[in-house]
Amino acid sequence: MNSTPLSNRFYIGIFGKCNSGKSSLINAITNQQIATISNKKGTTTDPVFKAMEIPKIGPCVFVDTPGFDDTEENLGEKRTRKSHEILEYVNAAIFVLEKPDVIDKKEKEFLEKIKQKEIPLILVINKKDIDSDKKLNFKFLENYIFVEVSAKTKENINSLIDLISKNFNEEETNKNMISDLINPLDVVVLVIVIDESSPKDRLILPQQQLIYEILKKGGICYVVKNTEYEEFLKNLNIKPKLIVIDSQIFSKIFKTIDDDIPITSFSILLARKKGILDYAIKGVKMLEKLKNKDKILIVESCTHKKKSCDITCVKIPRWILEYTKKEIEFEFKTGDDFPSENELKKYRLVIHCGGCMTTAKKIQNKFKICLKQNVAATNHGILIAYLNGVLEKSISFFK
Ligand SMILES: Nc1nc2c(ncn2[C@@H]2O[C@H](COP(=O)(O)OP(=O)(O)O)[C@@H](O)[C@H]2O)c(=O)[nH]1
Ligand code: SF4
Ligand SMILES: [Mg+2]
Repeated sequence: MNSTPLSNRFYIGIFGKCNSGKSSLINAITNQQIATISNKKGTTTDPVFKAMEIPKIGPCVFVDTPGFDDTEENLGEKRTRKSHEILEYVNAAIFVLEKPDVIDKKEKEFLEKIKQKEIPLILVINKKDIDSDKKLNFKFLENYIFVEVSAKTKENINSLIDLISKNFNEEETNKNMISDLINPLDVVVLVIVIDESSPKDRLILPQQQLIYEILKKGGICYVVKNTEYEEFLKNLNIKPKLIVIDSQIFSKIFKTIDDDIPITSFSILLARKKGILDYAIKGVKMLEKLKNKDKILIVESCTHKKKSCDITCVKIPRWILEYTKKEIEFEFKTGDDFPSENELKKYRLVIHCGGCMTTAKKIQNKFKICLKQNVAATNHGILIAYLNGVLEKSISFFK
């Protein structure tokens, strides 16, 4: 499981007030002493991640969080903010309560926030060993999936794992690239670029994932480099169901492929897998409405590599200036440094990278914030296809 790419793991955040037993619970679930346990408030400052395989879900990462009610001087506010930040990217949440009969304002607010974000949730009522006769007929529990456990004695921890396995389903956030659109024995041709900026000795993650999806579906996959594809296609005596190419060779390859063969790019497929394709297609049309002095935000999930920086910081701004012929201002962000809802309002368009190394949930949340603030958003692949005038053809396969 350690070789599962981080972006493909399922993140489960453990939230709750200080001392409710979050760190003890993560230890009980994963059966190891990893998170620091203490009866002193606010022991967990930075999130602790623990990977574990859960039946029906696969590789999961449990994220221990600081209590969101931390009031300790200096560190308290930072810890509270951390819990809210973690909520931005988890796929599911476990909320630990000690006394469900006295749920307070902060707990209610946090639960409300989880609900608003539509994050699947299980309530865990902890410390069953202290008061095993706790009455649990409180009205508010009717709206939740919950289980009573003791992190200390491990009572009902297996029931909790069963609930996680049954109720937290990754499919919603981790969609297909194309396996729902192809049939066994369909032929898909992948045209990839291998140059000095490619990773040493391996294909990039979206290429690996796509090959796996095609093979798993029973399809046939040809992989060819951009320097050989013309010769290869000339000699291929079956019509491919689809050709998938690297965005950087879009303009060159499109002219040489017959109109009746569907063609798309790895990053467009990635946008589909991350669940943002439709919004990104709508968002890119904002290029037509831009005026002088408008601001565009360009976001990359990784903190940085030379090649992507060249595309992000140099090529994309240049292409946009050439296309729009307007005096556009560009700003750049990397990693998890995404603007708050208020700050976002100053941008007319957000352009996100393909997000191959990040979770669908994280990207979807960024797009959701844009949607909420009425800010257009798109991704690199859609933008490049649009600027090359080939977007419609690149998405025709999905219609
Ligand atoms: N009796 C009992 N004590 C618990 C249980 N779970 C946690 N504790 C205790 O509650 C205190 C706070 O636990 P901790 O896991 O650090 O809470 P956190 O702040 O939410 O991470 C510690 O003294 C734990 O030993 C439980 O199920 N039963
Ligand atoms: S596309 Fe984004 S997530 Fe993938 S390597 Fe580049 S910066 Fe990282
Ligand atoms: Mg803790």
